[in-house]
Amino acid sequence: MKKISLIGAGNIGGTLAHLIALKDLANITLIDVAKGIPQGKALDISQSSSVELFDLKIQGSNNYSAMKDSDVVIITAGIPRLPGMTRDDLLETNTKIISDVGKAIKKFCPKAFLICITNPLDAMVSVLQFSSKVKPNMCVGMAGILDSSRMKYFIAQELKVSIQNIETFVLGGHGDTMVPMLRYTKISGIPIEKFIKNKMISHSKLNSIIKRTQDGGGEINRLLKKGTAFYAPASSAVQMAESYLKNKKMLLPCAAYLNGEYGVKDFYVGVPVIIGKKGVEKIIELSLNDQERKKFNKSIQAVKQLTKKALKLV
Ligand code: A3D
Repeated sequence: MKKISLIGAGNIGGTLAHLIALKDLANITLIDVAKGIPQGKALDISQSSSVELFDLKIQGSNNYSAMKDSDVVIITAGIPRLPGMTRDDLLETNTKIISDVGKAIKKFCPKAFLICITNPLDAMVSVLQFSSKVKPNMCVGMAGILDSSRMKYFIAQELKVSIQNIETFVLGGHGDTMVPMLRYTKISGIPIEKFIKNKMISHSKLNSIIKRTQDGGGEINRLLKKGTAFYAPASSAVQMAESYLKNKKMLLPCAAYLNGEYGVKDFYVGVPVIIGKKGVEKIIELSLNDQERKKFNKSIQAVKQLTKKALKLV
């Protein structure tokens, strides 16, 4: 059985553990600084195993050493946004936490595949790679799957078709500057333009869907008041872990380290990648039209600024 360590046993960490257990994917180690929380969640989920019929082992710990020899580490440690806060407001506190987590990964499981969820995502995934010293292709950020999934849901609701028929994705940073790619949006292989022509959806409706996608986290944050989205973020990260562990080679939008692709060097940015047993095995480069390029560049500038600020702190 493979081993997944979850650093942070809060809302997303607990949900990740539950999903991984239901999928019988790997043994789970939950780690958190809060005493009792990882142990309590591990015990609670373990006690569902006779009903859900999984055999994997789940343990909770307050020590980073418990992540020893993990195959995958998913990091949610940090503070989430409160209503009115931006993701960027979390920078200082979460940089310190992610830097500590990275150093522990270097010590206890330097060969693991790392998935960062902690915000501000694009900056934190850089801090994680920098402090853990894992190869850049073994460290990714989860955001694009979630943002794309939100957009797919809104389109499916509007068109009244199964969400399974919707294909779309989001490029760029995880934040207000993310770039939803309407030009690559298809419904069962049929370009969205056909649905606009047939008056099944209007341009203005699509624009409001894009805005709602960009504000996807904020909308949930305002509803929950305390805490942010956690079910969909956890599902998205599990898909990445599964593609790695099972060598599925899924093409997924993730924050990946770019080495010249898309005209970006040495930064993590959300782009489509193939995840298999070697981590990020390929970055898929798309040609962008002028408008997309402009939005993408704006997003890159925001990511670069924040990443530089974070790396200066470590
Ligand atoms: P929350 O429920 O507060 O859980 C975070 C956990 O981290 C808490 O249990 C803390 O005790 C724990 N923690 C703090 N410091 C440490 C440390 N040094 N070592 C180990 N554990 C620690 O938050 P959450 O689970 O809802 O969210 C976690 C993070 O994910 C936040 O930064 C969110 O902003 C972020 N998030 C990102 C997305 C993306 O799409 C990228 C979506 C939703 C949330």
